[in-house]
Amino acid sequence: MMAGKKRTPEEYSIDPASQEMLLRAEELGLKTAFSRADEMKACPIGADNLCCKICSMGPCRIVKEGQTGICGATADTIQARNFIRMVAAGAAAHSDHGRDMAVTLKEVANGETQGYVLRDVAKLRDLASKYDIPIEGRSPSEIANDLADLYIAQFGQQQGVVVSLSRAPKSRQKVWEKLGILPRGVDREIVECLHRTHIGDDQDAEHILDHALRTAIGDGWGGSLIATDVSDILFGSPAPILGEVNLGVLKDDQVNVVVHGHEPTLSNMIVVASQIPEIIDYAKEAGAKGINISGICCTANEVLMRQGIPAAGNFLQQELAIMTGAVEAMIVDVQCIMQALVGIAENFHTEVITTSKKVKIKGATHIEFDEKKALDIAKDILRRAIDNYENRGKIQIPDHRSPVVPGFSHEYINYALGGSYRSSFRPLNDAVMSGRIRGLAGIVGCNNPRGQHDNLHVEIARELLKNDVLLVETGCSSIASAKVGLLVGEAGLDQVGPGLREICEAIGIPPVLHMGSCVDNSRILTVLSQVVEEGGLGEDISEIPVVGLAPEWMSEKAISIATYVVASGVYTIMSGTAPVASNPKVPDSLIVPELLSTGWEKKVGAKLEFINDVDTIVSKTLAHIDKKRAELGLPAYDPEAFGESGDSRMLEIESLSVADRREAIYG
Ligand code: NFS
Repeated sequence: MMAGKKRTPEEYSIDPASQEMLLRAEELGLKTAFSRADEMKACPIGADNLCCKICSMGPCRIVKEGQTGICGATADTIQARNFIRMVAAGAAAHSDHGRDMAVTLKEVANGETQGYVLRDVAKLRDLASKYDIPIEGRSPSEIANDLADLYIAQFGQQQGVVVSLSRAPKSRQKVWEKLGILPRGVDREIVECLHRTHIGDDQDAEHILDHALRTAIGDGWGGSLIATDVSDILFGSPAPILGEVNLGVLKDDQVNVVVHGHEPTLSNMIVVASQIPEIIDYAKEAGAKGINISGICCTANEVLMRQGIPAAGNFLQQELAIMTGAVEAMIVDVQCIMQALVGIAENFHTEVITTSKKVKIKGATHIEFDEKKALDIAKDILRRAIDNYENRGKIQIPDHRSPVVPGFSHEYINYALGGSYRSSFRPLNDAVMSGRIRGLAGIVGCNNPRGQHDNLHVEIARELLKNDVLLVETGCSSIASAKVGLLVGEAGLDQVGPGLREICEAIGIPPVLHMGSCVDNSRILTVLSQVVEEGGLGEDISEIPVVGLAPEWMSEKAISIATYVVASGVYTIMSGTAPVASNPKVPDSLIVPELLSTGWEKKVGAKLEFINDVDTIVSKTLAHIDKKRAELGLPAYDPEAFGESGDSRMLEIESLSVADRREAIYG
């Protein structure tokens, strides 16, 4: 943690576009999250989560052995309560988003919205049949109505089991059932987190953390999965598409509108409205060449992977986008939106527009979004942005942008590996079994200005790729990797191990598969489910050689994600600040980190660990993958065994003279 020391732009970020804007911030005397992190010394007691402010007898701070809160709460109880409250908030954020999507599906099915259609009817029918909703002879609207009702009911359900858990492997469902942690309803478990952690309730750390698992499962396999399903039905299941990322996607001669936040409902409609001739003409009348939509954060991923709309950046680039002076409007909905945007925007002409019923920011313009008038609202917002074009002052857009091929949904991977008639995960499983692919890893989650922006995401990704680990990424992590060229086939392949390169060349995929936004971590879960179903890599997710990583995490959502990934059986490593840290002066603070690691390994077959050093993260990841390979009886990973695929051999041969070619081919 570097609080107190003023860092240089190069220390702030590895990304040249961000460095350029951070220099500009200094020249203009503007603060950013980076400089505020320098100035803000984190409270050491809060950092270890050894502070309890659940009632007003405190706040109680535990700093030495034997000390308890005024009510008698021990360090481990306090830490477990703080941890589960993070899970509850994170699960609530994802799941409330999922609920809104399900309600929108219902409204679209009933013809009550403006501009939306049921775009992926095949996925709608497929999902409906998974839940025994009749599909034969019924219209898409009738099916969607039933599916929406079923999904909406999962949030407030009081008894039974959240229905979408049926998409986890049977063996995993049994683990949860045995532990008594099958979530009954998504909201119910979140509410119970708050009840249990009220003063005088659950005071057994292990028991509290069992419920954290239950709540998080309701997020990953419930709320988040529902959000992803409905987004695909309404906006189309992603398939690979060419896009671009980084601040250089902003255009100096067009009206720049940045969509930021998480929900695809408004951002997709903004994209639709930006393509209407009347709006384009309006922009031209204002002296611009057109309208350029780009995204920040997970909304960026939603429109990038479906429409190829460029992503201006990840979480820590939101302030920097405004500092280019080229953004006419930044339209935000929910989550990961810094309040500082409004203050930054006051120095430029950018209008920050809040749109969610749930989110207002003092000083921002509020234009409430309503699905029933979606297209009209989107057009109005764009007209406002166009009107603002003439107020532009000096602009400075960093000339950095990278190509990216996002859009690897679970459905697309299935198709890519076997075509329409033989769609299958078999080639993927075979590649892992043969050792061409050593194992799998998911790198996900935020950026955190306490560390160097993008550095851990990229460094870990590069090391794992060299070791033939196939990566799936979402959220801010995928944007970080895209910026350094890891998300396109050609550019990425010279940085990966020989076995993995063969597979990428043969199938035509980048070595890092971009699977979408943060709620789309649910796609990673369903991919793992299918890997189990395909056979050969164990009977349960916990047997697959796979690791989850969130190297630059900062949000409560990331804690919920890590918890459901572990609950699903995947060893997970987070870095940066641990939300519950052991203080050597407080022996009881050893208990919760232990419960999260070896304790959870005994219960659900996977640990949650917090590690900061890159070399240790990489070596532990590879060691875990190799251990799982050995337990499955697979051949030990041998980097020398592969790497002479037809394609790379052809390229070599083509570069030779005619005589040498003959020699190479016939010997
Ligand atoms: Ni997920 Fe982190 Fe936010 Fe998306 Fe980025 S910060 S927890 S990746 S944008 S949600």
